[in-house]
Amino acid sequence: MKMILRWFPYGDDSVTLKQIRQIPGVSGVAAMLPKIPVGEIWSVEQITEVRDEVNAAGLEMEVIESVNIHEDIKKGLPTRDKYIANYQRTIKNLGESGVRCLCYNFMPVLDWARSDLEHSQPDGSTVLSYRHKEVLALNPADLAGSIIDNAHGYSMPGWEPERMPVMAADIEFYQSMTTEQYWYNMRYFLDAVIPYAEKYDVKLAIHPDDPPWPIFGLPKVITNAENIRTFLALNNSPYNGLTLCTGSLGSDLNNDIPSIMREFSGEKRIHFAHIRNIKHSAPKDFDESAHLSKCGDLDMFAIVKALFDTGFEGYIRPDHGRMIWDEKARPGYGLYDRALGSQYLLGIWEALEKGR
Ligand code: DNO
Repeated sequence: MKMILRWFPYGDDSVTLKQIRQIPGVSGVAAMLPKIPVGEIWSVEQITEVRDEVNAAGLEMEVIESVNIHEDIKKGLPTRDKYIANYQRTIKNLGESGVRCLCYNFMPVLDWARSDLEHSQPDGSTVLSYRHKEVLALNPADLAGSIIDNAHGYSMPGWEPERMPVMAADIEFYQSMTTEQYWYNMRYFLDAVIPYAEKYDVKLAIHPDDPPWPIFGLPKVITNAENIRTFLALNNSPYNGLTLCTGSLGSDLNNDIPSIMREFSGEKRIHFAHIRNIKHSAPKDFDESAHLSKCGDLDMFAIVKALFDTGFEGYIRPDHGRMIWDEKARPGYGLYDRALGSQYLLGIWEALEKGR
């Protein structure tokens, strides 16, 4: 298991590599190259420039989060083949640059959604929160606007401004697409890219839909154990795997996260784990919480134990943190609470190792 932190290059992060290097037990970062438009090839030069900066700070860059999928692939348009060829080339370039795990998502139009990026907590911290009725009351453009406007000037992954002008038309497009068609488009993509992932030794790791229920009439597929089984069976290669995000799947109270972890880690299909906790106030309303089990609804010990017991050898990152100690940072991605989370998770891991 390797503990890493998400980090954004080109000065688009309040957290420095030096700070990350000083967190005990954190060996690397999950990076992205936000300047490259979705659908374009990531060149070896662009990848190695960032990798060299990360390596020079004493950290590894074995994980990329994310190379986003062009909407034409998800829509199944004839132009998808061009974008799939670019994705294949990007996988090759990543593999040749030492990247071993590629996190991506296959959510239509939107990435994750929250109704508030600075929701106050009794202890004076702020967190990302989701209130279903508030999200439904917004039109998608307003939701996007509120996320971009509240990001303190940092880019918000999944909410890139260039996506916004076509968002309404894209949402409209999906209203007439069946979920079966969407699965088919996913399989078409996987069958084309997995051979490249195998050849260049880059494990593909799909992120669950967040939240794991439909909003704005968009299909959602990576939402529960049954659908994950369907997804993994689309292509049985071990390179067709998961980013198991406890907070995304855990938003649905019907999902038993330790059991999901145990099943898919046991099958060696989890390559990356995003571990965070959430606290519900209603079935579709939740606040992101501190990582500690008693701060949220998820049993972190049971989750980490499921990974440990199944011999997990992938990457873990403490997912979103609260904003504490007056830190000013990209919402969810401050230094302090994620550092605390990493130490807690590493502590559980050490206790499990020594308790054998
Ligand atoms: C949210 C992140 C997601 C994730 C993508 C992967 O903070 O976990 O944006 O990176 O869904 O493509």
